Amino acid sequence: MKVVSSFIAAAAAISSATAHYTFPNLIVNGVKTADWVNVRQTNNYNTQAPVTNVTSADFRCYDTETNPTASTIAVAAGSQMGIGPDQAIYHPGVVNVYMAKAPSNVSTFAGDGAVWFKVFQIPAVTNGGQSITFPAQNLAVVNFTVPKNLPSGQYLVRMEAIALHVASTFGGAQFYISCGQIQVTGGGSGTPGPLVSIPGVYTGNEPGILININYPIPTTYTQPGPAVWSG
Ligand SMILES: *[C@@H]1O[C@H](CO)[C@@H](O)[C@H](O)[C@H]1NC(C)=O
Ligand SMILES: *[C@@H]1O[C@H](CO)[C@@H](O)[C@H](O)[C@H]1NC(C)=O
Ligand SMILES: *[C@@H]1O[C@H](CO)[C@@H](O)[C@H](O)[C@H]1NC(C)=O
Ligand SMILES: [Cu+2]
Repeated sequence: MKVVSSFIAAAAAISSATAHYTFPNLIVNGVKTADWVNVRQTNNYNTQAPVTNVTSADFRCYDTETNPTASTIAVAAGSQMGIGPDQAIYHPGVVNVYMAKAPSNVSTFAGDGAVWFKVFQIPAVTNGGQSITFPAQNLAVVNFTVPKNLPSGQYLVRMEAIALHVASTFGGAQFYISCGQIQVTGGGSGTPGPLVSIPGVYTGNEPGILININYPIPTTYTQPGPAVWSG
Protein backbone atom coordinates (compact mmCIF):
# COMPACT_ATOMS: atom_id res chain seq x y z
CA MET A 1 0.00 0.00 0.00
CA LYS A 2 2.75 2.38 1.00
CA VAL A 3 4.67 1.56 -2.18
CA VAL A 4 1.59 2.16 -4.29
CA SER A 5 0.77 5.51 -2.69
CA SER A 6 4.33 6.78 -2.96
CA PHE A 7 4.37 5.67 -6.58
CA ILE A 8 1.19 7.66 -7.17
CA ALA A 9 2.67 10.67 -5.37
CA ALA A 10 5.82 10.46 -7.50
CA ALA A 11 3.78 10.11 -10.69
CA ALA A 12 1.66 13.11 -9.70
CA ALA A 13 4.78 15.18 -9.01
CA ILE A 14 6.20 14.28 -12.41
CA SER A 15 3.00 15.01 -14.25
CA SER A 16 2.56 18.38 -12.55
CA ALA A 17 6.15 19.30 -13.43
CA THR A 18 5.71 18.37 -17.09
CA ALA A 19 2.41 20.26 -17.18
CA HIS A 20 4.18 23.54 -16.38
CA TYR A 21 6.68 25.65 -18.30
CA THR A 22 8.90 28.72 -18.35
CA PHE A 23 9.89 31.17 -21.10
CA PRO A 24 13.68 31.41 -20.79
CA ASN A 25 14.83 32.46 -24.26
CA LEU A 26 14.29 34.86 -27.15
CA ILE A 27 14.50 34.20 -30.87
CA VAL A 28 16.18 37.09 -32.67
CA ASN A 29 17.08 36.99 -36.38
CA GLY A 30 15.98 33.36 -36.34
CA VAL A 31 18.51 32.43 -33.65
CA LYS A 32 17.43 31.17 -30.24
CA THR A 33 19.35 32.72 -27.35
CA ALA A 34 20.63 30.55 -24.48
CA ASP A 35 18.25 30.15 -21.54
CA TRP A 36 18.22 33.02 -19.02
CA VAL A 37 20.78 35.13 -20.86
CA ASN A 38 18.53 37.78 -22.40
CA VAL A 39 15.59 36.87 -20.18
CA ARG A 40 15.63 37.63 -16.46
CA GLN A 41 15.69 34.32 -14.61
CA THR A 42 12.33 33.69 -12.98
CA ASN A 43 11.64 32.29 -9.50
CA ASN A 44 10.23 29.14 -11.08
CA TYR A 45 13.27 28.27 -13.24
CA ASN A 46 13.37 24.94 -11.37
CA THR A 47 9.72 24.24 -10.60
CA GLN A 48 8.00 25.75 -13.66
CA ALA A 49 5.17 26.69 -11.27
CA PRO A 50 2.85 29.49 -12.40
CA VAL A 51 1.89 32.80 -10.78
CA THR A 52 -1.79 32.83 -9.79
CA ASN A 53 -1.99 36.17 -7.93
CA VAL A 54 -2.47 38.96 -10.48
CA THR A 55 -1.82 41.68 -7.88
CA SER A 56 1.42 40.26 -6.49
CA ALA A 57 4.81 41.79 -7.23
CA ASP A 58 5.73 38.58 -9.04
CA PHE A 59 3.00 39.19 -11.57
CA ARG A 60 5.34 41.61 -13.37
CA CYS A 61 8.50 39.63 -14.08
CA TYR A 62 8.26 36.74 -11.56
CA ASP A 63 11.77 37.47 -10.31
CA THR A 64 11.49 38.68 -6.71
CA GLU A 65 13.53 35.73 -5.41
CA THR A 66 16.14 35.48 -8.17
CA ASN A 67 17.01 39.21 -8.42
CA PRO A 68 18.38 38.41 -11.86
CA THR A 69 20.63 40.24 -14.22
CA ALA A 70 20.25 39.77 -17.95
CA SER A 71 21.99 40.99 -21.08
CA THR A 72 20.21 43.15 -23.62
CA ILE A 73 19.94 42.00 -27.23
CA ALA A 74 19.43 44.25 -30.26
CA VAL A 75 16.26 43.78 -32.32
CA ALA A 76 15.31 45.86 -35.36
CA ALA A 77 11.95 47.64 -35.23
CA GLY A 78 9.59 46.03 -37.70
CA SER A 79 11.31 42.64 -37.51
CA GLN A 80 9.90 39.41 -36.19
CA MET A 81 11.15 38.08 -32.89
CA GLY A 82 10.09 35.18 -30.71
CA ILE A 83 9.87 34.18 -27.07
CA GLY A 84 10.60 30.53 -26.36
CA PRO A 85 9.22 28.18 -23.71
CA ASP A 86 11.27 25.36 -22.18
CA GLN A 87 8.68 22.99 -23.60
CA ALA A 88 5.78 23.63 -25.96
CA ILE A 89 2.90 25.48 -24.33
CA TYR A 90 1.04 22.64 -22.67
CA HIS A 91 -2.21 24.02 -21.31
CA PRO A 92 -5.22 25.44 -23.15
CA GLY A 93 -5.02 29.22 -22.84
CA VAL A 94 -4.10 32.53 -24.38
CA VAL A 95 -1.02 34.73 -24.74
CA ASN A 96 -0.29 38.43 -24.27
CA VAL A 97 3.07 40.11 -24.93
CA TYR A 98 3.67 43.46 -23.24
CA MET A 99 6.57 45.90 -23.53
CA ALA A 100 7.81 48.82 -21.42
CA LYS A 101 10.45 51.39 -22.39
CA ALA A 102 13.33 51.94 -20.01
CA PRO A 103 14.34 55.59 -19.45
CA SER A 104 17.93 54.53 -20.18
CA ASN A 105 19.56 51.19 -19.34
CA VAL A 106 16.95 48.43 -19.15
CA SER A 107 19.21 46.37 -16.88
CA THR A 108 18.33 48.71 -14.03
CA PHE A 109 14.69 49.25 -15.08
CA ALA A 110 12.05 47.78 -12.77
CA GLY A 111 8.99 48.57 -14.89
CA ASP A 112 7.15 50.58 -12.22
CA GLY A 113 4.09 52.65 -13.06
CA ALA A 114 1.80 52.87 -16.06
CA VAL A 115 4.50 52.11 -18.61
CA TRP A 116 3.33 48.83 -20.20
CA PHE A 117 1.61 48.41 -23.55
CA LYS A 118 0.55 45.31 -25.41
CA VAL A 119 2.22 44.43 -28.70
CA PHE A 120 0.76 41.00 -29.39
CA GLN A 121 -1.95 38.60 -28.33
CA ILE A 122 -3.25 35.13 -29.18
CA PRO A 123 -6.88 34.91 -28.01
CA ALA A 124 -9.14 31.86 -27.88
CA VAL A 125 -11.37 31.16 -30.87
CA THR A 126 -15.10 30.63 -30.29
CA ASN A 127 -18.06 30.11 -32.57
CA GLY A 128 -21.16 30.88 -30.61
CA GLY A 129 -20.96 27.99 -28.15
CA GLN A 130 -20.17 25.10 -30.51
CA SER A 131 -16.47 24.96 -29.63
CA ILE A 132 -13.60 26.86 -28.09
CA THR A 133 -10.05 26.38 -29.34
CA PHE A 134 -6.71 27.78 -28.24
CA PRO A 135 -4.25 28.57 -31.05
CA ALA A 136 -1.52 29.29 -28.47
CA GLN A 137 -1.65 25.73 -27.13
CA ASN A 138 1.27 23.54 -28.28
CA LEU A 139 3.27 26.46 -29.68
CA ALA A 140 7.01 25.86 -29.32
CA VAL A 141 7.71 29.56 -29.83
CA VAL A 142 5.59 32.71 -29.74
CA ASN A 143 6.55 34.89 -32.70
CA PHE A 144 5.47 38.48 -33.10
CA THR A 145 6.52 41.66 -34.89
CA VAL A 146 8.29 44.43 -33.01
CA PRO A 147 6.19 47.45 -34.08
CA LYS A 148 7.90 49.40 -36.84
CA ASN A 149 7.06 52.79 -35.33
CA LEU A 150 8.30 51.88 -31.87
CA PRO A 151 10.89 54.47 -30.77
CA SER A 152 14.46 53.16 -30.58
CA GLY A 153 15.73 52.39 -27.10
CA GLN A 154 15.82 49.70 -24.47
CA TYR A 155 12.71 47.78 -23.46
CA LEU A 156 11.45 45.01 -21.25
CA VAL A 157 9.42 42.50 -23.24
CA ARG A 158 7.10 40.48 -21.04
CA MET A 159 5.58 37.12 -21.96
CA GLU A 160 2.26 36.32 -20.33
CA ALA A 161 0.85 32.90 -21.19
CA ILE A 162 -2.44 32.37 -19.37
CA ALA A 163 -3.48 28.74 -18.78
CA LEU A 164 -7.24 28.42 -18.42
CA HIS A 165 -7.80 24.72 -17.68
CA VAL A 166 -8.72 25.36 -14.01
CA ALA A 167 -9.77 29.01 -14.30
CA SER A 168 -13.40 28.62 -13.22
CA THR A 169 -12.67 29.78 -9.66
CA PHE A 170 -10.97 33.03 -8.63
CA GLY A 171 -7.20 32.59 -8.64
CA GLY A 172 -7.40 29.43 -10.73
CA ALA A 173 -5.92 30.82 -13.94
CA GLN A 174 -2.20 30.12 -14.21
CA PHE A 175 0.17 32.80 -15.50
CA TYR A 176 3.49 31.80 -17.05
CA ILE A 177 5.58 34.96 -17.12
CA SER A 178 9.05 36.19 -17.97
CA CYS A 179 10.75 39.45 -18.96
CA GLY A 180 13.37 39.74 -21.69
CA GLN A 181 15.63 42.73 -22.32
CA ILE A 182 15.88 44.15 -25.84
CA GLN A 183 17.42 47.17 -27.53
CA VAL A 184 15.15 48.30 -30.34
CA THR A 185 17.11 49.75 -33.25
CA GLY A 186 15.95 51.68 -36.32
CA GLY A 187 12.70 52.61 -34.64
CA GLY A 188 10.11 55.26 -35.42
CA SER A 189 8.24 58.00 -33.66
CA GLY A 190 5.07 56.19 -32.57
CA THR A 191 3.40 56.70 -29.22
CA PRO A 192 2.61 53.27 -27.78
CA GLY A 193 -0.57 52.82 -25.75
CA PRO A 194 -2.88 52.37 -23.97
CA LEU A 195 -0.41 52.24 -21.06
CA VAL A 196 -1.12 50.08 -18.01
CA SER A 197 0.60 49.16 -14.76
CA ILE A 198 1.67 45.58 -14.11
CA PRO A 199 0.51 44.44 -11.61
CA GLY A 200 -2.66 46.51 -11.76
CA VAL A 201 -3.78 45.67 -15.26
CA TYR A 202 -6.05 42.86 -14.02
CA THR A 203 -8.21 42.16 -10.97
CA GLY A 204 -8.60 38.45 -11.64
CA ASN A 205 -12.34 38.85 -12.28
CA GLU A 206 -12.00 39.57 -16.01
CA PRO A 207 -14.23 37.36 -18.18
CA GLY A 208 -11.14 36.07 -20.00
CA ILE A 209 -9.39 35.11 -16.71
CA LEU A 210 -12.23 33.87 -14.46
CA ILE A 211 -13.81 31.46 -16.93
CA ASN A 212 -15.00 27.89 -17.24
CA ILE A 213 -13.77 26.81 -20.67
CA ASN A 214 -15.37 23.36 -20.43
CA TYR A 215 -19.06 23.68 -19.68
CA PRO A 216 -21.06 25.38 -20.93
CA ILE A 217 -18.76 26.08 -23.86
CA PRO A 218 -18.25 29.88 -23.89
CA THR A 219 -20.05 31.61 -26.75
CA THR A 220 -17.42 34.36 -26.92
CA TYR A 221 -14.00 35.00 -25.43
CA THR A 222 -12.78 38.40 -24.24
CA GLN A 223 -9.00 38.72 -24.25
CA PRO A 224 -7.80 40.35 -21.03
CA GLY A 225 -5.80 43.58 -21.10
CA PRO A 226 -5.66 46.66 -23.31
CA ALA A 227 -5.85 46.70 -27.09
CA VAL A 228 -2.72 45.71 -29.01
CA TRP A 229 -0.54 48.63 -30.15
CA SER A 230 0.81 47.63 -33.52
CA GLY A 231 2.46 50.92 -34.41
C1 LIG B 1 8.84 31.50 -35.55
O1 LIG B 1 9.88 32.11 -36.26
C2 LIG B 1 10.96 31.24 -36.55
C3 LIG B 1 12.03 32.04 -37.23
O2 LIG B 1 12.52 33.02 -36.37
C4 LIG B 1 10.49 30.12 -37.47
O3 LIG B 1 11.55 29.20 -37.67
C5 LIG B 1 9.33 29.40 -36.80
O4 LIG B 1 8.79 28.46 -37.69
C6 LIG B 1 8.24 30.38 -36.40
N1 LIG B 1 7.25 29.64 -35.65
C7 LIG B 1 5.95 29.88 -35.74
C8 LIG B 1 5.06 29.03 -34.90
O5 LIG B 1 5.49 30.76 -36.42
C1 LIG C 1 -1.92 38.68 -3.70
O1 LIG C 1 -0.89 39.62 -3.60
C2 LIG C 1 -1.27 40.79 -2.89
C3 LIG C 1 -0.10 41.78 -3.00
O2 LIG C 1 1.07 41.21 -2.52
C4 LIG C 1 -1.58 40.41 -1.45
O3 LIG C 1 -2.00 41.55 -0.74
C5 LIG C 1 -2.69 39.37 -1.45
O4 LIG C 1 -2.91 38.91 -0.15
C6 LIG C 1 -2.31 38.20 -2.33
N1 LIG C 1 -3.46 37.31 -2.44
C7 LIG C 1 -3.38 36.02 -2.16
C8 LIG C 1 -4.63 35.24 -2.34
O5 LIG C 1 -2.34 35.50 -1.77
C1 LIG D 1 23.62 48.52 -18.55
O1 LIG D 1 23.83 48.14 -17.20
C2 LIG D 1 24.50 46.88 -17.09
C3 LIG D 1 24.46 46.47 -15.62
O2 LIG D 1 24.81 47.56 -14.80
C4 LIG D 1 25.88 46.99 -17.68
O3 LIG D 1 26.54 45.74 -17.60
C5 LIG D 1 25.76 47.39 -19.15
O4 LIG D 1 27.02 47.58 -19.70
C6 LIG D 1 24.94 48.65 -19.30
N1 LIG D 1 24.67 48.86 -20.72
C7 LIG D 1 24.79 50.03 -21.31
C8 LIG D 1 24.47 50.07 -22.76
O5 LIG D 1 25.12 51.03 -20.72
CU1 LIG E 1 0.95 23.29 -15.74
